[in-house]
Amino acid sequence: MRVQVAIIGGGPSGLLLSQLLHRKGIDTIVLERKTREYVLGRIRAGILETGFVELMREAGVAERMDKECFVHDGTVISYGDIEFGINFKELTGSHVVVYGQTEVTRDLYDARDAMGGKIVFNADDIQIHGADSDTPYVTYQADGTGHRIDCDFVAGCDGFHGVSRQTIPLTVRREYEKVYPFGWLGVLSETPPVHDELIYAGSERGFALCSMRNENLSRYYIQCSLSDSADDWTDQAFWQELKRRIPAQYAATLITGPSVEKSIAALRSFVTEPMRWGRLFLCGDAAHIVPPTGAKGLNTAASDIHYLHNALLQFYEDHDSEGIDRYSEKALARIWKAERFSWSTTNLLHRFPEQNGFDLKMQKADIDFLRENKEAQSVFAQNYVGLPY
Ligand code: RFL
Ligand code: PHB
Repeated sequence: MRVQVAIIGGGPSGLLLSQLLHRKGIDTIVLERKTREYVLGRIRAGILETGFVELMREAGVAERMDKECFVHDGTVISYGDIEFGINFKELTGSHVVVYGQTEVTRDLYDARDAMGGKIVFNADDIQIHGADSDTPYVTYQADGTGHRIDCDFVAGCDGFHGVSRQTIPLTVRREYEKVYPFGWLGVLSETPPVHDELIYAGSERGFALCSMRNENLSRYYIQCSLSDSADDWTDQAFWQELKRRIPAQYAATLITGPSVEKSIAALRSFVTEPMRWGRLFLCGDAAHIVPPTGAKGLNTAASDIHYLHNALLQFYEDHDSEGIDRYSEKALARIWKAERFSWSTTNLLHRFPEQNGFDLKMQKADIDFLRENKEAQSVFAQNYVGLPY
C-alpha cells in the first residue's frame, strides 16, 4: 500500500494529525499497536489550552467539546495555610477548558470513522525504513502476515515507549532528562468536584491536586512514593491523605466515593533533539515528556501537530519545504518553555526527599512572591493558558 503520510501511534497526536491532513486531501494511515478500547481506557489529561481547542475546531471535531467542556478562568493555589487564586481571565484575557483526553480521543476516532480514515489496530513489530532517504517505508505484522506501507513522510506519534524515536541513530539524537523521586497517585470518582476551579496544593505531607471531568466525575491526585503500588492504597486511605493536604474548607466539603480508576504515574521531564530525521518527524510524547503539574503534556503534543500539519500543507500545496526544514526548531522553541514551566511548578509544590530547611524557605519565598506579586501571577497565567504557537 502507498500513502502520503504514515502515522505511527493512534493516540491523540496521531489521530489529530491524520484528521487535519485528511480534511486537506492528504492521504494517511494510522498504525496503532493496541486496540481502540485500550487507548480509550487510559485516563490522562484533563486541561486543554485554547490553542488545542482551536486545532480541534480546525479538525472539525469540536462540536461535543464546545457543548460539554467547562471553561476555567482561574485556579486555586495553596501551600500549608496559604491560599490564593490566579485569575487567568483578568491577567491574560484567556482561559483553559476542562475536557478529558478520553473524550478528545473518542471524538477523533468517531471523526476518523465518519471520514473512512485508515486505522490499523494491533499492528505489531512496526519498523521504519529509509527515513533518511526520499523513499521511506514502514513494515508491520497484523493478522499473522507482514505488511508494507510506502510513503513520502513518517510521523512518529507513538508515545514515550514507541519505536519512532529509537529509529533515529544515537549519533544524531541528543536526550535531556530529569526523573523526579516521586509519583502521582490518581483517583477518578463519580462524585461532584470539590470546587469549581482546580486546586493545586503544596503541603508538609506532599502535593495534592483536585481536578474534574464533569459535574459528577472528579479527578484527584496525591504525590506518592515510587515504591507504592496503587493496590496498596485503599479508597479510604486515599481520601484521608488528600484531605490532610488541601485547605481545611475544601477538606470539610469534599464528597468522597468509591474510586472507578486508580493508578500511579511516575514524573519525568524529557526532551529529544532534533525532532526530525530526514523524512521522519517526532510528535508529542514520542519526543518529549513533562511532569503533569503544569497540565502541558497533551497541549505540547497539539503544538507539534499544529507545526507539522502546516509544514506538510506547505509542502504539498505550495511545493515549499521551509516548514518541514524548520519543524524541529519551531516545535522545540515552544517545548522548552513548557518544560521550564512544568519543572518549576513541580519544584514549587512538591516535597523532595533531599530538601533541607533552606530549600523549604526558598519554596515558601517563591509561594509568597507569587501570592503577592501580580506580575509573577501574570507570568504563571500566561504559561498555564498556553504560550502562543
Ligand atoms: P500517547 O497518548 O502515549 O499515544 C501514543 C500511542 O502510540 C501507541 N504506540 C505504538 N503504536 C504503534 N507501534 C508502536 N511501537 C507503538 N508504541 C506505542 C500507543 O499504544 C498509544 O496509543 O501519546 P500522544 O498521542 O503524543 O499524546 C500525549 C498525551 O497522551 C500526554 O502528553 C498527556 O496525557 C499528558 N498528561 C497531561 N497533558 C495535558 O496537556 N494536560 C493534563 O492535564 C495532563 N494530565 C497527563 C496528565 C499524563 C498523565 N499520565 C498518566 C502520564 C495526567 C497524567 C496522570
Ligand atoms: C487532570 O485533570 O487529570 C489534570 C489536571 C491538571 C493537571 C494534571 C492533571 O496539572
